[in-house]
Amino acid sequence: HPMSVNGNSTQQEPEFDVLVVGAGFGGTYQLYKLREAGFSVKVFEAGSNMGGTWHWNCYPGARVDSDFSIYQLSIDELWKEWEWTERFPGRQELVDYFAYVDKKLDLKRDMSFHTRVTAAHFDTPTDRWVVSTQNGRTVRPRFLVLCTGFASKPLFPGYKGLDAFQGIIHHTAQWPQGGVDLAGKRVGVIGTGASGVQVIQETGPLAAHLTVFQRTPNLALPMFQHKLDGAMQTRMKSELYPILFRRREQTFAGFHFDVVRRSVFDLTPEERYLAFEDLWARGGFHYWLGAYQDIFTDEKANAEVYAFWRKKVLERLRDPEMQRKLAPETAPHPFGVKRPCLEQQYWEVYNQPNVELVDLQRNPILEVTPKGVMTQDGVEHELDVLVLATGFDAVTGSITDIDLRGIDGALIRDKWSKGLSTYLGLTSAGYPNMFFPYGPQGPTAFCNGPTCVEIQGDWIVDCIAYMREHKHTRIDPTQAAEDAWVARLNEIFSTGLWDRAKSWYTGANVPGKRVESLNFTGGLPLYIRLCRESAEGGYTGFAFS
Ligand code: N01
Repeated sequence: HPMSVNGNSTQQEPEFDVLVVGAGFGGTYQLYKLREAGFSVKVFEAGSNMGGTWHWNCYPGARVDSDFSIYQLSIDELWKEWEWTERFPGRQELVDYFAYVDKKLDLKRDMSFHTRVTAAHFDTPTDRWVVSTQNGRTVRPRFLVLCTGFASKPLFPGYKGLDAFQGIIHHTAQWPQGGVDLAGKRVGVIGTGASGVQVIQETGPLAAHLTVFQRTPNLALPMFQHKLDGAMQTRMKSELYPILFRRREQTFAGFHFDVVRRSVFDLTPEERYLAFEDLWARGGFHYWLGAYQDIFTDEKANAEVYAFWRKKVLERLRDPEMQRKLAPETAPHPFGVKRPCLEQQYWEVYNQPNVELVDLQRNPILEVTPKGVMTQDGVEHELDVLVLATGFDAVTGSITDIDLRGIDGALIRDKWSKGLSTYLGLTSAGYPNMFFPYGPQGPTAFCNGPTCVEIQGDWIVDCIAYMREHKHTRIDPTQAAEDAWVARLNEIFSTGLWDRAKSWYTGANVPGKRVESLNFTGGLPLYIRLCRESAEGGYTGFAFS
């Protein structure tokens, strides 16, 4: 094994400044910025192309849930010439966008594909990382930037017989790049998160039969998709875009508007109803995020939104049984504390005669059989295709999956199994010269990807440049700074209703995973201020050598 932890390294292994892992939005931005700052950088990517999430998630219906205007990189060379076609672009458009980004910024010459990082050990005597890959490469960068994404380790259900299924079976995040023809097939979908909802609404109209296995109803909101015209984008480019990009950094979740400092109960019931109607009509989730300050902290305020949501959904469902399963009288969890996704024709699918909905709360899956899925009521649901839309070991999974060892050879997965612990949601004590944008204890789930990776990516590049200037070869957060970060993060988290749902926000979706806040829920302005204060103070909370 070429890996060395204790310094008996072989010097033939290439040395350079920074290894970036992952070629999604994070890795792309990091490479561009680090190069611009004069560092030697390589990107290792497990997949066959750029795009990260947008490369892997090629299941039918995959589409972004944030407006095009903010869901892109703010680099001038990029937005000035790129034209989007839809308000919420589809997966193929994002794949095309990444190809365009590569063409404009000439990134692929420093990227290696089919190169999954399997191990990274910090080499204490040399202050370098020794990184090895599945395809047998070993490199020795000074810095390691893990742009491995919050949703790149798929979560598979533990059902007995899963391997024995003789039809076609895929997790949504490992969908074949060439696609799967679902027309006229008997399709089953397990999971009704954002991935499930998108597959279901796309598949319902073309499958011979669709069986949805639902554990928790999704409190999905209407997307109100529309086409974009060129003239409007030209106008936006002349003035608005730079303002919108700067505005992203001033609001709680990186959108254009911020939390309004008022309570749901400041309004009369009539006024509230009209205000909710207005929010609804805008399409998207993000308007609700900022509409009232108490939706995510006060159960009564939250219940008002759920009641409104339910009324809207019931109007679109014909069958009382479907109504009960999809929009129950008692909310499955407070509205929005588990990410609602955006739907286009989701509820109408359940009015189709070829669509069946199995409520797993009442009728759980017993096992997967060679022919399909057997439920507790004794029915074997025969299927040609089984779609696992069961989500991810999110936020930490892509990092803990790596054999990642710090100063004393300790695995980060062991450290974090006792409690997730980072400083600024960017670094972790004992793992020097390592950064992880859009990852654990950052704004991650509460910010859109491009915004988050730019804010954190700029901070990382500045930090590495500072070290070059001061001739430091090692940076490591202090334990005290890290403990204070974790305490602050948990305190902020405890003021919200977020732990009222079992979701990937807290790790509760993964059997056996520690349940805790995986994200910084204090909003971007506070996050940015704390990161900036550390940097401006000469990187307080860090030890250099
Ligand atoms: O994953 P999820 P996702 N048996 O964890 C169910 C982003 N995203 O891939 O709710 C049966 O949300 C599980 O049930 P329950 C977005 O940020 C965005 O859909 O735990 N069911 C749930 O219904 C999103 O939040 C888009 O009871 C099982 C589903 O599987 C994040 O990625 C599109 C099960 C998993 O939902 C993750 O979304 C896609 C089991 N054993 C993703 N295990 C956009 O729109 C799990 N489930 C941009």
